[in-house]
Amino acid sequence: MKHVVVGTAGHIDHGKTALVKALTGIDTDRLPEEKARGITIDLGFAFLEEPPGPTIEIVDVPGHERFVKNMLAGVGGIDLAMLVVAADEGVMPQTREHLAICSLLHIKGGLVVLTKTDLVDPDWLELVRDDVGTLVRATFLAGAPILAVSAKTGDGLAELRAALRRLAEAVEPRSLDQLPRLPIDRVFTVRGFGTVVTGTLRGGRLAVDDRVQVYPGGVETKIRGLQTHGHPVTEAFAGQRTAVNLQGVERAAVERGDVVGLAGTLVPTVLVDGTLELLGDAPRAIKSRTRVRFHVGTREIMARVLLLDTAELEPGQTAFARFRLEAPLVALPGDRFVVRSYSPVVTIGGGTILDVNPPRFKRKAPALAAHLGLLQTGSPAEVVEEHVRHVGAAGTRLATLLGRVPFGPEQLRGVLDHLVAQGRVLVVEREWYLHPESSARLRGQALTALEAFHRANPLKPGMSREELRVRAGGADERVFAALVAGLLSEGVVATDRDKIRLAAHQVRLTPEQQRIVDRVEQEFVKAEASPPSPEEALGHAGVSGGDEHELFQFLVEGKRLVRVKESLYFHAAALDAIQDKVVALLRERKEIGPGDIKDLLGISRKYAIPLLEYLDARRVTVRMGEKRVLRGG
Ligand SMILES: Nc1nc2c(ncn2[C@@H]2O[C@H](COP(=O)(O)OP(=O)(O)O)[C@@H](O)[C@H]2O)c(=O)[nH]1
Ligand SMILES: [Mg+2]
Repeated sequence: MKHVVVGTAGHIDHGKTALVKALTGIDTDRLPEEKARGITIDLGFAFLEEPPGPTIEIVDVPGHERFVKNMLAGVGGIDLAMLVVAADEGVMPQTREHLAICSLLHIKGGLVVLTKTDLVDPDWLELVRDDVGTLVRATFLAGAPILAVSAKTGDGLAELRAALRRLAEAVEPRSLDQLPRLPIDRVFTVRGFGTVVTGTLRGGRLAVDDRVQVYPGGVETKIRGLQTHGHPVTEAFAGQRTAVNLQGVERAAVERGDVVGLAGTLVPTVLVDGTLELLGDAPRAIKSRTRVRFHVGTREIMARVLLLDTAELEPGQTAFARFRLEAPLVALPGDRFVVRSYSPVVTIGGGTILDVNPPRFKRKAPALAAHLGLLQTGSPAEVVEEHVRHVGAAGTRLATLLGRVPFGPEQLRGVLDHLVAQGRVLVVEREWYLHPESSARLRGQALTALEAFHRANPLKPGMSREELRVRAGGADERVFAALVAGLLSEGVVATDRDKIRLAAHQVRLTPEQQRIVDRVEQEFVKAEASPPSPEEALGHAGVSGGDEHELFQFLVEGKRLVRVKESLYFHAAALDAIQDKVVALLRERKEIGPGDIKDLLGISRKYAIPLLEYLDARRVTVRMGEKRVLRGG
C-alpha cells in the first residue's frame, strides 16, 4: 500500500500538534519536558489511515525558533508540507522560515491550514487567508489548498482529511533505482532487540539481513529487523518512514544525523561543491570564509563557505560555492541542503549538492565553474564522462561512481554502456572505466619513458615493467596492464619476460665494443670452473671497470655470463657443464662434500662453496649437514 509522509510546518503555538492530534488521535508531544512546557521540542510521529487510501504518516515538528534544527531533521525526505497558521495570529517569523526551508528542500507539494478558526470572525479569517495567499504566491505552495479548521470544535477537519488524501494519491512514487539511504532522526534501545534507528528512507530499498554501515563513522553491521508503519516487514522502500534494528550496535555509537546505507557504498567527505542560493530576505550579503550551519538529511555540520564565481553573494542571488565541513558527511549529488547563519541562528539560504568529491582545482579558476556548470546542467552521460575524466589515470569503478552521481545503479550502467559504445569512456576491465584522454596521456608518458631509457641505456635490451609503470605516473596495475596489452597488439612495444622495450629498439655494438665483449666472453669460456674477476677480464681487454660496466652488463643481460655470487661470474656454458658433472657424480656417490667438488673440477674452495650454494639455489642439490644430495634423488 502507498505510504506518503506529511510534515507539519509553522510558528510555535499555532496549533500544529493539536491539529495532528485532532486528525489522528495521537499526541505527538511525548517528552516530559514537552508535556510540562506545552511546546514541541523534538519531532513527533503520527499516522492517518483511511483504507483504501494511502497511509499518511505525519512528522510533527517544533515551531520554536530555537528548535528549527530539529524541524530541519524532520522535513528532509517528506512528500508534502502542511503549513499551519493560527487564524488569530496570522503569518509569524517561523511561518516564513519554515516555508523557506520547505522551498529550499524542494518539497514538491502540500497545503496550508488556517487553524484556531473558532477564535476569529469570518472577516478576520479572510484577511489572514489573503495574507497567506500572498506569502505562498511565489513558492511551491502557490495555488495549493488553503483550508480553515478548528482543532477545538472539529470544524473543517473532514475537508482537511479529504484534501490530504487527494494530495497523497497524487504523490509520485520515489525511485527505487537509487542507493538506499536512511538519514537517522531517532535512535533508541528496545529491550531484547538492541539499537533501533528511524528515518525516512531516501531512494532504493533496505531488506532484513542487508549488510549496512552507519555513516560516516563506518560501523558495519547487519539489519536484524525492519518496521514500517509499526509493522515488521522484510523490505522497506523509498519514501517510507522506516525503523531499522541494527545488529550488535551500541546505542552510543549512533546519533541523529548519521546515515544507514549499504556497506561500502557511500564515501564520507569534508568538501562539497554546489549551488548556493541566498534567500531574498537574508539579513546581509555573504562573503567567502563565512562560517555557517550546513544542514543536509538529518545532519547539521558547521562549515565555511567559499564562493567560487563571485566575491560576494547578495540576498536573492545564486552562485557556485564550496563548503569546507568541520566534520565528515555522507551525501549524494542532487541532495538539497539548507544553510543557516552562525549567529543569529536564522535560515539564510540553501542549494543543491553537485559534487561530493570535488577535484583539486585552484579555487576561482574558471575551470572549476565550468566543471560545476557541467554537473549542474549536463546530461547524465556528460556528467558521468566528466567524473571519469577527472579521476585521471587511475580510472574508476562503477561502484565508486555510484557514490558520486545523482542517479541509481541501473541508470548509471546504461549511461556507461552508452559512453563505452561511443568511445567516450574506455573499459579497463569489468565495471572499471578510464577516460580516453587519460589513456592517451598515460600512453605518451610510457613511450617517452621508454625512449629515454633506451637513450640512456643503449646496450640494455629493455626496461623492467614495474619501473616503466612507476615512470608512467604510477598507473594502477590493471590500467597499466591494459595499456601494455594495447601497445603490444599494435606492435609498438615488445616484451621479454619482465622486460619491455620499444619494438624498434635494437642493441648495436661498435666494432671496438664488439671486440671487447668477445675478448671478455672468451676469457670466461676458457676459464671454465675457475673464472676471473670482472675487473681482471675487463682489464685483459684493455678496459677499466667492474661488473657494473655496460659491456660486462651486456653479457649478463644476454645471459652469456651468469652471476653466482657477488663479483663471481661463470660463463653460462661452463656452468651447464659443471652442473652435468656434479649431477653425474652424485648419481654415482649419492652424497658429496666440498672436497669432492674441488677434486672433480680441480678448483679451490673459493669457487667450490659458491658453486654448491648456487646449485642448491637452483634446486639441483639439497644440503644435508656438510653434504649435498640430489634433490628428489
Ligand atoms: N481555541 C483553539 N485553540 C487551539 C486550537 N489548536 C490549538 N490550540 C491551542 O493552542 C496552543 C498551542 O497548540 P499546539 O498544538 O501546541 O501548537 P504548536 O506549537 O503549533 O504545536 C495550545 O494551548 C492549544 O490548545 C484551536 O483550533 N482552537
Ligand atoms: Mg507542537
